[in-house]
Amino acid sequence: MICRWNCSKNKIRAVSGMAVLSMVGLLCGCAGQTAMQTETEAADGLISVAFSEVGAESDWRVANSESMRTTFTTEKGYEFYFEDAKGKQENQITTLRNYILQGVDYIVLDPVIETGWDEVLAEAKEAGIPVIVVDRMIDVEDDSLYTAWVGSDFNKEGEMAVEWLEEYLNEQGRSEEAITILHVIGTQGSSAQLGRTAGLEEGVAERENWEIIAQVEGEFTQAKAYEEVSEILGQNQEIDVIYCENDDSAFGAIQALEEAGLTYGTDGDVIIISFDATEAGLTACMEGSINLDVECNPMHGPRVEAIIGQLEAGETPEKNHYVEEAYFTPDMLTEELIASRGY
Ligand code: GZL
Repeated sequence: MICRWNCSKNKIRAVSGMAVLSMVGLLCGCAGQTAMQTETEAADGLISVAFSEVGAESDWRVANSESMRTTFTTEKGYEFYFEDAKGKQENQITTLRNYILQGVDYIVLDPVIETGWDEVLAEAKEAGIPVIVVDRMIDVEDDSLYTAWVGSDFNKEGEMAVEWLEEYLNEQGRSEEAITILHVIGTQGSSAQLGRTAGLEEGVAERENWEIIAQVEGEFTQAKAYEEVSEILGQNQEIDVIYCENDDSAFGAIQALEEAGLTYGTDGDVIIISFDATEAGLTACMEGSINLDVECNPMHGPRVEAIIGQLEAGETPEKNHYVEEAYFTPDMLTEELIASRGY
């Protein structure tokens, strides 16, 4: 089913793509054209932008989807299509094929994992549809299969967290102490997981007194992180740091620590490191529950719109667009600053 986001009425007008294709195609006898192409072309000159989103697994993801929806509105000259893949690559590939069948003007892909895109992106290229990748990166043989990418430097995010942790421990006089780290990783194979994990593992390899005592799959969700951290705490409570690859999994780890009667954050025993810097994450950081929250900005709608603007003007956009990001500690945060950030 293909959902078209009718922004003027702010509701999804769910169009069963295949049913419409067969029904209208038969009725109008559009030789060689699909009904959806007819419908797309008849959209009063609107630029059709079709987004394949990973899912709705985290606060970050919800903000990312909203940024796209509020950018590509009918009032601004767009016909916006949106599909949530519920975290499954096969759903994204089906969605991309439907978008190609529709003959949309642009495809925007946030790839759940980095690999497995060559075939379907070759079909988009064959159809003459530019693909803009956002947030997570893809690993393809031929990088002409996508027009541009905009997102974060996830390895740098991990490095920022490691540098902060070293400084924090030094300030506590613990630079020589044996430090045990529980690593709660995100969705396996996603760029965010690969980069943040590499940042931590490289940092640990350079410091012989740091040890990762376990790596568990938090899948970027609170529920899974809670489940995995609870199981670890049942076996070992000698943990100095929990490195969570997003805010939602940090909340799951905190929930497990509280149930185990362990203290955490600025006034507790366990140091909590998180990523995303969502409103909820920064609020927890301001309150001292999270010691460090590394920013990962989801507001890619305007950045994608700028790339499409260049393409519409016949210009060639840069291939890769990295978003500038920082990190936050409790002393840096106020309610006003958090409210001003928009997600
Ligand atoms: C990062 C993004 C990740 C977030 C998670 O750019 O891909 O996916 O860090 C989200 O919160 O689920």
